[in-house]
Amino acid sequence: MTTPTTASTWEQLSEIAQKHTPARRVRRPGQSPSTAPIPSSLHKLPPDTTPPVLLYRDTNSWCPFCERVWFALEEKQIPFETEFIDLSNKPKWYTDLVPTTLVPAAKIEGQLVYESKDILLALEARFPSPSLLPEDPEENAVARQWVEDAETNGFRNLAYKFLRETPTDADELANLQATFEASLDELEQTLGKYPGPYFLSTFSLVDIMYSPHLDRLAANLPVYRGYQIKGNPRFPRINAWFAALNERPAYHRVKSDDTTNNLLLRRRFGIEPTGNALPLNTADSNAIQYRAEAAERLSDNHEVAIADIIKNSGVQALAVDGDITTVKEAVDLHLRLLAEYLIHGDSAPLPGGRTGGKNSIETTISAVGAIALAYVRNRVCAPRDMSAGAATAFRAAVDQVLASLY
Ligand SMILES: N[C@@H](CCC(=O)N[C@@H](CS)C(=O)NCC(=O)O)C(=O)O
Repeated sequence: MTTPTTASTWEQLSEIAQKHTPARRVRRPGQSPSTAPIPSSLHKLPPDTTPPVLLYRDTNSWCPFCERVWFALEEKQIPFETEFIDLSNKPKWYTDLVPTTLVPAAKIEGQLVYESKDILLALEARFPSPSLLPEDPEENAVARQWVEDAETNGFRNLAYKFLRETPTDADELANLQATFEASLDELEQTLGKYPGPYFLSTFSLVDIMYSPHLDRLAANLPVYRGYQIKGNPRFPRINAWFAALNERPAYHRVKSDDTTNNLLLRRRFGIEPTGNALPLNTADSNAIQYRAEAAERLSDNHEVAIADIIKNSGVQALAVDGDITTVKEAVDLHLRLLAEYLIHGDSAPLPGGRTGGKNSIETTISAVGAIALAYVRNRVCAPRDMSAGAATAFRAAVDQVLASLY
């Protein structure tokens, strides 16, 4: 099998992919290869109208506190604009504007609010329907208290201590684990106080306060501490809560995927995994809407993706006599083959590499393809580049295409 030298054009790929997915994003200039999701409620605004909310959030969509606000905006179907703040180089106008200098912050009809909890409460006050706080006054008071508690009960600190501290002996680690488990037991108890899977009798701000953090922990702890929350019989209510969240479309728009969360912890915080940081949850990877979304994002963003690969993956080292043309073409070809595979599955042409007898240009093309594919597999980031479901499908497809190479 040799690598096909032709695949569909990007225009053809984009057209077919778009037929199978409604997901659209916009490219963010200068922040390659990232994209920005279009709020699902933007169409509700008459053309040329400024949305009532402006959200300031992190460029990479990694921040769990920003995710809380985004989750509420999507649940409440509030049209909003986003301004992305580069946290490694915050603009002066932002640090002048926001006293804490942190993200998220928001302007709600021109009025600045910061701190995720306060933004959530301000959105609730200004856009009461659909409500994310219970109507019943007594339950409403409990809800407000639990929103406060989520910030002050120390759950997050205990969790991150267990995850990130590097204890010198096993006893210390066991203690960190026991303290964290006790705090999960408390959440388990709290979840049992009202009927149904959520903290209160309906989905509410309390669920939103916890979800980005519990999601990250459920992804990170198995890989970094060998500890499972999901599937752990000690926490049936927390598991039922995850299952209920999973039914909410807004959650799927804003959440990140496990691999993104696991790679991030290593890259950003330098923590070494004890297990495989790249396991794939393949449950969703065959769903056509996710595969098509991944192909659509790749097609739409291919120019910046290719530039990023050329600059950062190491393929430049394979330039022939200082000429990068072949390398660029090989990257482009393999990404198109990937998009093709996402759309057509096993009936798509795959790059080949198993037979010997390649000439040196063919060998270079395969080598560039392998490097480029390996790079994008770990470079893709949800929800920054595509939804979590699409990113999972994307990685699974890369694995298949890579497996055909050598
Ligand atoms: N209590 C704040 C926490 C926000 C926060 O810690 N944001 C982080 C990003 S996850 C940040 O802005 N970091 C930038 C910095 O520390 O300079 C909230 O709930 O909004």
